[in-house]
Amino acid sequence: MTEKKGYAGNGFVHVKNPHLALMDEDILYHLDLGTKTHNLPAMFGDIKFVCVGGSPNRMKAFAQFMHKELGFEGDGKDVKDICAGTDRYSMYKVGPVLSVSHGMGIPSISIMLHELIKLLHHAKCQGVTIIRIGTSGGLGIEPGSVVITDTALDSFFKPQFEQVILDNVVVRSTELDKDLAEELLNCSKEIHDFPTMTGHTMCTYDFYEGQGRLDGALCSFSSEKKLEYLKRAYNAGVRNIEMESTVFAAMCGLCGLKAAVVCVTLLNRLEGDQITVPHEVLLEYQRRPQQLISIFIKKRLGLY
Ligand code: R2B
Ligand code: URA
Repeated sequence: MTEKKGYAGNGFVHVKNPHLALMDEDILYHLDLGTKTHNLPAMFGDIKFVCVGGSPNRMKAFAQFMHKELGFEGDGKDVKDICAGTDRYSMYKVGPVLSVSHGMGIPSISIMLHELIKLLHHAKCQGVTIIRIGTSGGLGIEPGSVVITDTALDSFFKPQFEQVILDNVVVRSTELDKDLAEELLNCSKEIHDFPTMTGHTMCTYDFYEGQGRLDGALCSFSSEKKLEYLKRAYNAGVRNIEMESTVFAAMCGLCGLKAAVVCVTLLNRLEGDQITVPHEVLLEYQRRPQQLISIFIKKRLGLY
């Protein structure tokens, strides 16, 4: 069974759960927020851009960067973690921009997205664009390149996400917003310091065996088998590998959110498995998707 995508005719965020309307209160447990304890429309109603990424520190740095880029007063160093009451996820708000961490892997981002999407719905946000800014392993491209995902694929190179619901498997589309990806690619033309391209992104359930690494605690395949798989992925159009894009695309699509995935590549997986770039270089790589998104947001706000 394949589910239909949500449509956002009125720009509101759709929740597709009839039970929610019957609930007196909704506690967003992992975000430490709730409909009775917080005035969500007042706190979040003006949000237009949501950026999510794995690491809490990186998402704080992104919020501080956006504070500066949007020309807000002060240095932004004291930006407050809205989810400080929980250590599961971090969340920062800078004007119309919300920056949220999601941890590593499909289960972690999925929990965060359920609660974030409900948060945007309860807050009556309209016309929200959501972008995952992350890290990834590159396939046949120069480390440090930025990949804008055109299609998120599973480990079998299929553009789908399989959600187990009770004891059924529900297949969801992982289509992303094509116009948004093109708009982001256009913004990348303003940046000359690193290559940016569109390509397919493969999403796996694991960093080691699931991504064909030879350096995990477990490995039962040869170097030849690994390369044969990765080259097949390359020939199917895969340019980078990460661990969240399929469920992100599926959930955002169903709830009517325009979504994009922009990841920097930390290494070329056809050349190795270990991430050997020095710490400072890694930090600089991780700022690349942020730079691109900042141009995109400023252009949308008429500030660029
Ligand atoms: C990219 O980097 C993380 C693994 O190191 C994972 O969250 C991902 O998708
Ligand atoms: N994140 C991944 O999921 N894989 C990599 O190789 C690097 C970062």
